Amino acid sequence: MLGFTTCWSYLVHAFNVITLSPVQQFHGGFQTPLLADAPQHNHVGYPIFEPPNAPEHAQFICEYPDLPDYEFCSEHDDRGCWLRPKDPNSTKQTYNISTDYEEQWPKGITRKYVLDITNETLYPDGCKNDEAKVFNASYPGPWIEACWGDDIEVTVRNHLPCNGTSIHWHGLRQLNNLENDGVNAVTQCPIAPGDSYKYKFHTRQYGTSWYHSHYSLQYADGLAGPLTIHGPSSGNYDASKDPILMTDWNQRSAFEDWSWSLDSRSNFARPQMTSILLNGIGVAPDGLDTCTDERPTKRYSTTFQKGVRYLLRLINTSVDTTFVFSIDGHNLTVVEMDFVPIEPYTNTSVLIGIGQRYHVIVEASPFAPTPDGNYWIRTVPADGCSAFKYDWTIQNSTTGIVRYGPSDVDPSSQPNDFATKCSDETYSSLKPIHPWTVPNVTISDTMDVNFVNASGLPYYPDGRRRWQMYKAPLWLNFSDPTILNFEGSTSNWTSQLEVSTKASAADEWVELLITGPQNFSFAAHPIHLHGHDFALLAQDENPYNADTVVIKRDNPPRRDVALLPANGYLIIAFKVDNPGVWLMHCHIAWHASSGLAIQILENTDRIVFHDKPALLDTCSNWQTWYDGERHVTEACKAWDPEHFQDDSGI
Ligand SMILES: [Cu+2]
Repeated sequence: MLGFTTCWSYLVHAFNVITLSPVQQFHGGFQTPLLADAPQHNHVGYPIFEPPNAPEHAQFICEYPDLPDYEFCSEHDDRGCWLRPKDPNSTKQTYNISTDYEEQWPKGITRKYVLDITNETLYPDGCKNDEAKVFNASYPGPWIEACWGDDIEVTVRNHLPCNGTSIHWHGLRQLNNLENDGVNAVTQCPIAPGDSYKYKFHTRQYGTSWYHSHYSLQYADGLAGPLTIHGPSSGNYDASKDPILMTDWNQRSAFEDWSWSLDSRSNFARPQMTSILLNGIGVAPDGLDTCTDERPTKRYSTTFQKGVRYLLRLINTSVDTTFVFSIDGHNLTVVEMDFVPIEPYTNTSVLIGIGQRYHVIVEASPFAPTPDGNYWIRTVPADGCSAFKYDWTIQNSTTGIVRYGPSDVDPSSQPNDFATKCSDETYSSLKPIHPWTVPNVTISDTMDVNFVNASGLPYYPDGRRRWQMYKAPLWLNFSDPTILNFEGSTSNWTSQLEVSTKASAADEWVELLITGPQNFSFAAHPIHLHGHDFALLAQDENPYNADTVVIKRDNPPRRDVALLPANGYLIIAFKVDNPGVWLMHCHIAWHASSGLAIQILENTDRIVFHDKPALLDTCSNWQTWYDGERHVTEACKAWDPEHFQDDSGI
C-alpha cells in the first residue's frame, strides 16, 4: 500500500481534493448480476435448467451439453440430488450431495465475466467515502455465478489511478493452477493501472464464497463481491435469497488508517472501524465525527412468505470483525461451511469469522411472532473480535430487517438467546457429508503466531511491532513475484515453509500446529489457506499440550478458514497434491498487512504453467508504470514515493 510522510489533517484534506471520479449514486443492496456470456444451444437434448438457488431478480441457467443422457433431479424435498441418468437402470454416476467432488463433477460450460475496477465516491452508511474502490461501479461487486463443474473466466481491468491490483477467488482450490490464484507478489505482479489480466479456473467444489483484491488493504475499500457455484444442498429448501455480505466499514480509505497507525503520533494505535454494512448498506452511528456530506440511507431488508424455507448464503467480508448473525424469532439450520456441505444442525445464531461462509436454511415461521410481522437481522461483533469506535451491542446491532408484510415500521422483535463468545461454531457440529479420513501422520511444523519487534523490514517505523506467523513477518516485493523465482536466486525463502514430496507419493499429507501467543491475549485470528481446504484436526482455546491433545482424524471439519483461539491452537492437515506457492494468512486485514502470513512452497519443481507470457507481460507493465507513470500521475502525488509499499503487500 501507500505510505505518507505528511500529517493526518493534511491527508484528510488531500484525499478530499484528489478525487477524480464523478459522484455517483449507488443503489445499495440491489446487486445486478452480470449475465454470463454463455454459449447458446438451440437443441435441448441435455440438461438445461434454472437452479433452485438462482438469483431472486434475474434468470440464471445451468447447462450440461456433455451429459445428454442426464436429467436435473433437485426437488423441494430432495435438494441433495443434482443430475442423474435419465435411464433408472443406468450404471452411470449420479451427481449429488454424496459425490466425492474432488474426484467427480459434472462437466458444465464456460462462464465469462468482466470486472472493471474504479475509484468511486460512495455513501454506504449515509456518510461520504470518496476513496472507495469498486467492481463495475457497484458495491458489493456483481455476483459471479456458475454451476457445479463449470469453468470461469474473469477479465479484470484496472482503472485505478494509483493502485495496482490482483483478484483472489477465495476458497477455490486452483488445482494445478497457481497463476490464477490472484495474489500479487506471489502468483503474479500487480495489474498496473490501465492494464488487465484474465483469470481462468475450474469449479469442482460448490457453494458460496467471495472474490476480493489481494493488493494490500484494497478490499477494505470496497473490492469484494459474492461468488456462488450452484449445486446440491444437504438441507431442503423452497427458495433462496441472494448472498448476504456482512462487513465493517469506514468513511475513508483503509490505506489512510494503516498509514496513520504506522505514525508515532498515533501511538501506533490499532485502526478502528465505525459502521456495519449488509450488502453495501447500513446506518452510521449517530454523531460520527468522520461522517461528512450526510445523505439518507437505509438498512438491508428482505421479505419472507410464511411457511417457505429459504436458503441464505452468509459471507463475512470484514476488515477486522467476527460477526454473530441471527434473525429475531427464527432458527437457522446450517447446511454448508465454506465450500463443504455438512450434516444439518439448528441453532439460534451462527458465528462467522472473516472469510468464512455458511449456507443456512430459515423456515419462515417465527417462533416468537411480532404484531408488525417484521424481524431484526442482527450482526453482533463477537466478544473481543473487533475494534469499533462505537459500541455495537446485541441491542443495537440491528443491521437488517426481514419483513412478512407491507408494514414498513421498525421491527418490535427481541433478540434470540445466543452467545457472542469469539470461537468458531461448535467443532463437533461441523460434520462433512462426504466423509473423509486423515491418515495418522505427525506434526511436521509448528507455527507460533506472535507480535514481534522485527527491524530490518524495508519500511519499519521505530517502535512499531509486527505480526508474524512463522519465522518472520511477511514482506513481499510487488515487482518480483515468487512464481517467477522458485530457485530462490533473488529471494530468501528461509522464513517460508517448504513442503516437498516425491512425485510418486500421491497421498502424502502435511500436518501443522498453529499456536496463538502465550504471553499476551488477543482476539482469535481467522487463519485462511490458499490452494487447499484443510482438515481441522484439533481446535482448542487452551495452550497446546502434546500429552492431552485430542486429534480427530475420522471425518474432521473441512474448510478454508478457521479461528485460531486467542491463546490456544489449531492443528490442520492437507494432502500434498497441489504444486504451487500458497499463502496462509490471518484474514484480519490489519494483521495480514502487518505480516501475519507465510508462503507454503509446495513441490515447486512440479508447478504447471498455463500462460507464462501473460505473467511476464503483467510484470513488465507493472514495472513500466512503477518506474514511470507513477511519478507523474496527479493522483499519486499525495503518496510518499519512498514508501509506496508500507505493508506486507497482501
Ligand atoms: Cu490475526
